[in-house]
Amino acid sequence: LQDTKTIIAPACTWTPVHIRSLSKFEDVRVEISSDGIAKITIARPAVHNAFRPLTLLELEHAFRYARDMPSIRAVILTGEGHRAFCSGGDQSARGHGGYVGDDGIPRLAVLDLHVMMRRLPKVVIAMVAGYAIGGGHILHMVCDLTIAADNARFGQTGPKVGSFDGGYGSSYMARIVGQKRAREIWFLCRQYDAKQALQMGLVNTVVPLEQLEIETVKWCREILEKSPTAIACLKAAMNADGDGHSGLSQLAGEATRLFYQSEEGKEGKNAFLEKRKPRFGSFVIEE
Ligand code: S0N
Repeated sequence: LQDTKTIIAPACTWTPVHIRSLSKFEDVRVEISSDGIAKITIARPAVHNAFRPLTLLELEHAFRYARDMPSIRAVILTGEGHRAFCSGGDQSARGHGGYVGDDGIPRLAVLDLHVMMRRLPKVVIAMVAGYAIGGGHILHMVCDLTIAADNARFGQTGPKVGSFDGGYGSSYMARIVGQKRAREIWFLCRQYDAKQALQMGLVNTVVPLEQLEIETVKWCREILEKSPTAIACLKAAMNADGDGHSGLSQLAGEATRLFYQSEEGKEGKNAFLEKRKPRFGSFVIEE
C-alpha cells in the first residue's frame, strides 16, 4: 500500500458536529456537509481503524444522530487516512467472551451496530480506502453501497484469528457474492483487491484513491435529489427479504410513518385526545 499520496481537496466542506455528546468522541469523528451528508470516520489509524468497545459506542451515537436529524439525508462511513477503512475488532480488547471496554463487560456490540445501520432509513455509503478486513469487511458489506479506492483490499480473517460472524457477515455475504464465493472468502481467508471485489459485486465502483471522496460525495448528491420516502421504503423492502420479522417490522414502520402523516391517521389521534368517537366515515381506500 502506498501511503504517500496526497488526497486532493474534497468536493465539499465538512463542518464538524459540535453537539456536546458528539464532540467528546475519542475514536470517531462526525462531520456534516451543508447539504445534508454526514461523514462518520473511525479515527484509529494506528491500528488500521480497528474498533474497540468505545468505538462501537461512539458509532452507535453517531448513527443515532444521523437517524434523528431530519437535515441529514445520506451517511458516509469511512476510516481515517487511506491505509485502512477498518481492520475489524481490536484484538487487544478481546477478552474471554467478547470485546471488553472500561466497564469490564465483554460484548459483541458490533452486531447491534449492523442492525442499526440496516434500520437507518437513509442511505449509508462505505467509502473504502485500504484494508476492509475482518469485522471491517462486514461493516462495509452492511452499508447500502460501497465506493472503493483502487488501493482497497477486502477479506475475512475469522478462521485465522479464532473468530467468526455467522450473522450478516456470512448469510448476507452469501446473498451478495453467492454461496461458493462466500465460503471461499471465509474458509481461505484470502485478500481480494478492489478490481476483484468489483467483479464479485462486493463494491459498487472503484475509483482512483485521489477521487474517492469526490466520487462518494457525488453519489450522495445524486441520492439527495431523490425522494427520501421512496428511498427509505426501498431500503426497508430490500432488508425485509433477509431480516425476517425484524425486516418486516422495519418495512411496516415506514408504512406507519406515512399513515401517521395522513388525515385518516391524524383523525384517530385527534379523536382520542378530544375524547370523542373517531369520524373515519369519509375515508376510503382508493385502488
Ligand atoms: C489489516 C492487516 C492485513 C494489515 O496488515 P499490515 O499492513 O501488515 O499492518 P499491521 O502491521 O498488521 O497493522 C498495523 C498496526 O495495526 C495493528 N492492528 C491491525 N489490525 C488490528 C486489529 N484488528 N486489532 C488490533 N490491532 C490491529 C497491528 O497490530 C499493528 O500495530 P503495531 O504497529 O503496534 O504492531 C493486518 O493488520 C491484519 O490482519 N489485522 C487483523 C485483522 C483481523 O483479524 N481483525 C479481527 C477479525 N475479527 C473481527 O473483526 C471480529 C469482529 C467482531 O467484533 C464480531 C463480529 C461478529 C460476531 C462476533 C464478533 C466479535 O465480537 O468477535
